[in-house]
Amino acid sequence: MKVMILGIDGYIGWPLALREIEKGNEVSGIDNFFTRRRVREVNSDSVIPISTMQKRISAVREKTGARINFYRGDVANPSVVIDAVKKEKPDVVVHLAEQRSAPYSMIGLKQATQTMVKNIVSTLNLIYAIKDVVPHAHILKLGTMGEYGTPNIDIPEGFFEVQYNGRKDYLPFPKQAGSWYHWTKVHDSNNLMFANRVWRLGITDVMQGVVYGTRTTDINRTGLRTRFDIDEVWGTALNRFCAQAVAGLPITPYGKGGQTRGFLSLEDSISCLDLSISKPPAEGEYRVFNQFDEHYSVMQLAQMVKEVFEHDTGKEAVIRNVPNPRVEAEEHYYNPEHKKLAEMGYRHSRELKDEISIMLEDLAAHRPRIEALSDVISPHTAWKSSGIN
Ligand code: USQ
Repeated sequence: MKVMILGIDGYIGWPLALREIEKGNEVSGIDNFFTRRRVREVNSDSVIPISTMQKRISAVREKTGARINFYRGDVANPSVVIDAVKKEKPDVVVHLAEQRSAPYSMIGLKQATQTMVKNIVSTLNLIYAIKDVVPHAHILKLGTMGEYGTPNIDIPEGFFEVQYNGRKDYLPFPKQAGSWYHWTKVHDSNNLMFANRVWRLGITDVMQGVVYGTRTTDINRTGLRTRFDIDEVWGTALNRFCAQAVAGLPITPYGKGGQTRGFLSLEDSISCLDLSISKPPAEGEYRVFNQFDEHYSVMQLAQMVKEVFEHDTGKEAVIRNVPNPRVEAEEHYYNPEHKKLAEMGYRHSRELKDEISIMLEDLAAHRPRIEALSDVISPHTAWKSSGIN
């Protein structure tokens, strides 16, 4: 199978490429190194050192014999996507190339606009490239569980039955995103649903939870690491908590810490995406998967990191609830469904505590790099102060 990965240089894109190579698929990818540049813009860096794309590709060739066809370019530029799709004629395009940080999108108008335009336009470019060049190819698009927000009722996988004034219909579940970034994913989902309705494109829209971890089986086998961000803009909750514990900094649940989200390990994220690749949607199908293993409050995760760190090292870790820079519910109901991937054969492979232990060990090897970032770890991007810059 020919697998094209938009965002192949990223946290998920790179290990997905390694997995697809291992599966014997032909892999191509596009990236413009946006994340590398924007992370530097906030004076941060991946805590785990990663090499250039050129070196990554040579290393893959050396270790596996596989060739990755790489295209450097911005997927918000239509010709970049269209030309690559024309050349590669992929069976599936995995779209991971959007601006992925909620805090980045909330810095101010400039970042909000950039996130809105680039994310939505890139998906539109992909829709048209698929429709006109390879109409039977599968679009596997990374959305987010954050599209749903935290409603006071159960969350279905994409659609639910509604009864209103005596009539029934099966409709998309209402979305209540919590940042400009998360709203771009809602808009993408609407656009993908429309493209499916008009042109019958085969689409998987993945509502993914927060991903954590430093390793996958393919990273272990090849030694080719993926990036790992821990600053307040580009790092995510559990990854940040592990880095904070390792550097002797307080672990920072925002506000009361009752915010509950779906989480899954990097290994499981890659396995779910791989499963969607190998079992594509039916002709003309638009399907939605809620992709996470378990839901936890950020306070539960902070306590788990503290417990594992203290058990593994014999040193103390401190939890400090800090004022919440975001506008979000800090105590709420949360019960999203996630059955479809399990029905397709997905099995959760990693225990959270074991994964935390591995992360802590991996990060301990880079403690000086974490300490060098201590100024950009504590939160300062506040939703309420987002302005015209
Ligand atoms: N949080 C803390 N302390 C921290 C960092 C975050 O309490 O030090 C809290 C936030 O307030 C939030 C929750 O943890 O309630 C999740 O925040 P996050 O930064 O881990 O993740 P989020 O901004 O939601 O975004 C991340 C990825 C995004 C993906 C999303 C999945 O950056 O690309 O779409 O997770 S989800 O959260 O399900 O929407």
